[in-house]
Amino acid sequence: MLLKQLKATEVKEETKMMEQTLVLIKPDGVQRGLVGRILGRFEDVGLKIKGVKMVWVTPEFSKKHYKELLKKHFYPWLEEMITEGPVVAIVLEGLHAIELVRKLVGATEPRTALPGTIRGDFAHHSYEFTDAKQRSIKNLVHASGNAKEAKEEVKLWFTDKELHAYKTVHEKHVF
Ligand code: IDP
Ligand code: MG
Repeated sequence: MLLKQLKATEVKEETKMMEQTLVLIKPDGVQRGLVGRILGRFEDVGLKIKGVKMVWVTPEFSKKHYKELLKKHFYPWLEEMITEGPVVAIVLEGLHAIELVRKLVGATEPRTALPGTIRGDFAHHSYEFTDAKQRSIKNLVHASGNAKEAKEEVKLWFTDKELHAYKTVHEKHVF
Protein backbone atom coordinates (compact mmCIF):
# COMPACT_ATOMS: atom_id res chain seq x y z
CA MET A 1 0.00 0.00 0.00
CA LEU A 2 2.73 2.42 1.09
CA LEU A 3 4.82 1.42 -1.91
CA LYS A 4 1.86 2.04 -4.19
CA GLN A 5 1.34 5.51 -2.68
CA LEU A 6 5.04 6.30 -3.03
CA LYS A 7 4.94 5.31 -6.68
CA ALA A 8 1.96 7.54 -7.35
CA THR A 9 3.82 10.51 -5.78
CA GLU A 10 6.95 9.73 -7.77
CA VAL A 11 5.06 9.65 -11.04
CA LYS A 12 3.50 13.01 -10.19
CA GLU A 13 6.95 14.50 -9.55
CA GLU A 14 8.27 13.05 -12.82
CA THR A 15 5.31 14.45 -14.71
CA LYS A 16 6.24 17.93 -13.45
CA MET A 17 9.73 17.52 -14.92
CA MET A 18 8.37 16.29 -18.25
CA GLU A 19 8.43 19.27 -20.62
CA GLN A 20 7.64 20.06 -24.24
CA THR A 21 9.67 22.52 -26.28
CA LEU A 22 9.63 23.89 -29.82
CA VAL A 23 12.54 23.45 -32.20
CA LEU A 24 12.75 24.88 -35.71
CA ILE A 25 15.31 23.75 -38.24
CA LYS A 26 15.65 27.11 -39.97
CA PRO A 27 15.96 27.58 -43.76
CA ASP A 28 19.78 27.38 -43.63
CA GLY A 29 19.55 23.97 -41.91
CA VAL A 30 16.96 22.66 -44.38
CA GLN A 31 18.82 23.98 -47.44
CA ARG A 32 22.13 22.59 -46.21
CA GLY A 33 20.56 19.13 -45.93
CA LEU A 34 21.08 18.90 -42.17
CA VAL A 35 17.53 17.97 -41.12
CA GLY A 36 18.36 14.32 -40.45
CA ARG A 37 21.58 14.98 -38.57
CA ILE A 38 20.03 17.73 -36.43
CA LEU A 39 16.96 15.64 -35.59
CA GLY A 40 19.32 12.77 -34.81
CA ARG A 41 21.02 14.80 -32.07
CA PHE A 42 17.70 15.13 -30.24
CA GLU A 43 16.72 11.50 -30.84
CA ASP A 44 20.13 10.35 -29.58
CA VAL A 45 19.51 11.71 -26.07
CA GLY A 46 16.09 10.04 -25.96
CA LEU A 47 13.83 13.03 -26.54
CA LYS A 48 10.45 12.11 -27.99
CA ILE A 49 9.23 13.68 -31.24
CA LYS A 50 5.66 14.68 -30.35
CA GLY A 51 5.02 16.45 -33.66
CA VAL A 52 6.92 17.39 -36.82
CA LYS A 53 6.03 19.28 -40.01
CA MET A 54 7.48 21.47 -42.78
CA VAL A 55 6.22 25.07 -42.89
CA TRP A 56 7.00 28.12 -45.04
CA VAL A 57 6.88 31.03 -42.58
CA THR A 58 5.16 34.25 -43.70
CA PRO A 59 6.25 37.74 -42.53
CA GLU A 60 3.03 37.91 -40.41
CA PHE A 61 3.77 34.60 -38.71
CA SER A 62 7.42 35.60 -38.16
CA LYS A 63 6.19 38.68 -36.27
CA LYS A 64 4.10 36.41 -34.00
CA HIS A 65 6.89 33.93 -33.39
CA TYR A 66 9.56 36.58 -32.78
CA LYS A 67 7.21 39.07 -31.02
CA GLU A 68 9.78 39.79 -28.28
CA LEU A 69 12.41 40.77 -30.88
CA LEU A 70 10.39 43.15 -33.08
CA LYS A 71 12.22 46.23 -31.77
CA LYS A 72 15.71 44.78 -32.12
CA HIS A 73 17.92 46.29 -34.81
CA PHE A 74 18.34 42.87 -36.43
CA TYR A 75 14.61 42.00 -36.63
CA PRO A 76 14.21 42.91 -40.37
CA TRP A 77 17.20 40.70 -41.22
CA LEU A 78 15.81 37.92 -39.03
CA GLU A 79 12.43 38.07 -40.80
CA GLU A 80 14.15 37.94 -44.19
CA MET A 81 16.12 34.86 -43.11
CA ILE A 82 13.25 32.91 -41.51
CA THR A 83 10.95 33.47 -44.53
CA GLU A 84 13.52 32.62 -47.22
CA GLY A 85 12.57 28.91 -47.40
CA PRO A 86 10.66 26.26 -45.50
CA VAL A 87 11.54 25.35 -41.92
CA VAL A 88 11.02 22.04 -40.15
CA ALA A 89 9.04 22.54 -36.94
CA ILE A 90 9.31 19.97 -34.19
CA VAL A 91 7.86 19.57 -30.72
CA LEU A 92 10.17 17.54 -28.48
CA GLU A 93 9.24 16.04 -25.13
CA GLY A 94 11.41 14.78 -22.30
CA LEU A 95 12.67 15.45 -18.78
CA HIS A 96 13.79 19.10 -18.51
CA ALA A 97 13.44 19.23 -22.31
CA ILE A 98 13.60 23.05 -22.57
CA GLU A 99 16.97 23.34 -20.83
CA LEU A 100 18.29 20.13 -22.40
CA VAL A 101 17.51 21.23 -25.96
CA ARG A 102 19.14 24.66 -25.40
CA LYS A 103 22.26 22.83 -24.16
CA LEU A 104 22.35 20.63 -27.28
CA VAL A 105 21.74 23.66 -29.56
CA GLY A 106 24.46 25.87 -28.04
CA ALA A 107 25.00 29.64 -27.91
CA THR A 108 23.23 32.00 -30.34
CA GLU A 109 26.48 33.03 -32.06
CA PRO A 110 28.03 30.00 -33.80
CA ARG A 111 31.47 31.62 -33.46
CA THR A 112 31.29 31.20 -29.70
CA ALA A 113 29.02 28.12 -29.51
CA LEU A 114 30.96 25.23 -28.01
CA PRO A 115 32.08 22.22 -30.03
CA GLY A 116 29.65 19.36 -29.49
CA THR A 117 26.66 21.67 -29.83
CA ILE A 118 24.65 21.85 -33.06
CA ARG A 119 25.52 25.50 -33.67
CA GLY A 120 29.17 24.96 -32.67
CA ASP A 121 29.61 21.89 -34.87
CA PHE A 122 27.76 22.93 -38.03
CA ALA A 123 28.18 26.73 -38.33
CA HIS A 124 30.65 29.55 -37.63
CA HIS A 125 28.83 32.86 -38.29
CA SER A 126 29.74 35.83 -36.03
CA TYR A 127 27.92 39.01 -34.89
CA GLU A 128 30.86 41.04 -36.19
CA PHE A 129 30.32 39.65 -39.69
CA THR A 130 26.50 39.78 -39.72
CA ASP A 131 26.35 43.33 -38.31
CA ALA A 132 28.76 44.53 -41.02
CA LYS A 133 26.73 42.75 -43.72
CA GLN A 134 23.35 43.69 -42.18
CA ARG A 135 22.18 40.08 -42.04
CA SER A 136 20.76 37.73 -39.48
CA ILE A 137 23.01 35.30 -37.71
CA LYS A 138 22.53 31.93 -39.41
CA ASN A 139 22.63 29.35 -36.66
CA LEU A 140 20.50 26.51 -38.09
CA VAL A 141 18.01 26.08 -35.26
CA HIS A 142 15.55 27.85 -33.05
CA ALA A 143 14.78 26.42 -29.61
CA SER A 144 12.37 27.81 -27.01
CA GLY A 145 14.31 29.79 -24.41
CA ASN A 146 12.26 29.17 -21.27
CA ALA A 147 9.03 27.59 -19.98
CA LYS A 148 6.83 30.57 -20.92
CA GLU A 149 8.26 30.76 -24.44
CA ALA A 150 7.93 26.98 -24.89
CA LYS A 151 4.28 26.97 -23.88
CA GLU A 152 3.42 29.87 -26.19
CA GLU A 153 5.46 28.56 -29.11
CA VAL A 154 4.12 24.98 -28.99
CA LYS A 155 0.60 26.47 -29.05
CA LEU A 156 1.42 28.88 -31.87
CA TRP A 157 2.95 26.23 -34.12
CA PHE A 158 0.96 23.04 -33.42
CA THR A 159 -2.67 22.08 -32.87
CA ASP A 160 -3.47 19.40 -30.27
CA LYS A 161 -4.21 16.95 -33.10
CA GLU A 162 -0.72 17.42 -34.52
CA LEU A 163 0.88 16.27 -31.26
CA HIS A 164 0.96 12.49 -31.02
CA ALA A 165 0.67 10.21 -28.00
CA TYR A 166 2.83 7.07 -28.20
CA LYS A 167 5.51 5.33 -26.15
CA THR A 168 9.20 5.41 -26.99
CA VAL A 169 11.59 2.69 -25.82
CA HIS A 170 13.47 5.34 -23.84
CA GLU A 171 10.52 5.76 -21.52
CA LYS A 172 11.03 2.21 -20.26
CA HIS A 173 14.40 3.32 -18.90
CA VAL A 174 13.24 6.66 -17.53
CA PHE A 175 10.34 5.57 -15.34
P1 IDP B 1 18.25 32.33 -29.74
O1 IDP B 1 17.81 31.84 -31.11
O2 IDP B 1 19.57 31.74 -29.34
O3 IDP B 1 17.18 32.15 -28.68
P2 IDP B 1 17.52 35.16 -29.85
O4 IDP B 1 18.18 36.25 -29.08
O5 IDP B 1 16.16 34.71 -29.41
O6 IDP B 1 18.54 33.91 -29.87
O7 IDP B 1 17.46 35.65 -31.38
C1 IDP B 1 16.71 34.98 -32.34
C2 IDP B 1 17.55 34.80 -33.59
O8 IDP B 1 17.86 36.09 -34.14
C3 IDP B 1 18.91 34.16 -33.39
O9 IDP B 1 18.87 32.74 -33.35
C4 IDP B 1 19.67 34.65 -34.59
O10 IDP B 1 19.33 33.93 -35.77
C5 IDP B 1 19.14 36.08 -34.73
N1 IDP B 1 19.99 37.08 -34.01
C6 IDP B 1 20.04 37.26 -32.67
N2 IDP B 1 20.87 38.29 -32.35
C7 IDP B 1 21.33 38.77 -33.52
C8 IDP B 1 22.23 39.87 -33.86
O11 IDP B 1 22.75 40.60 -33.01
N3 IDP B 1 22.49 40.05 -35.20
C9 IDP B 1 21.93 39.27 -36.17
N4 IDP B 1 21.07 38.26 -35.88
C10 IDP B 1 20.78 38.00 -34.59
MG1 MG C 1 15.30 33.08 -28.51
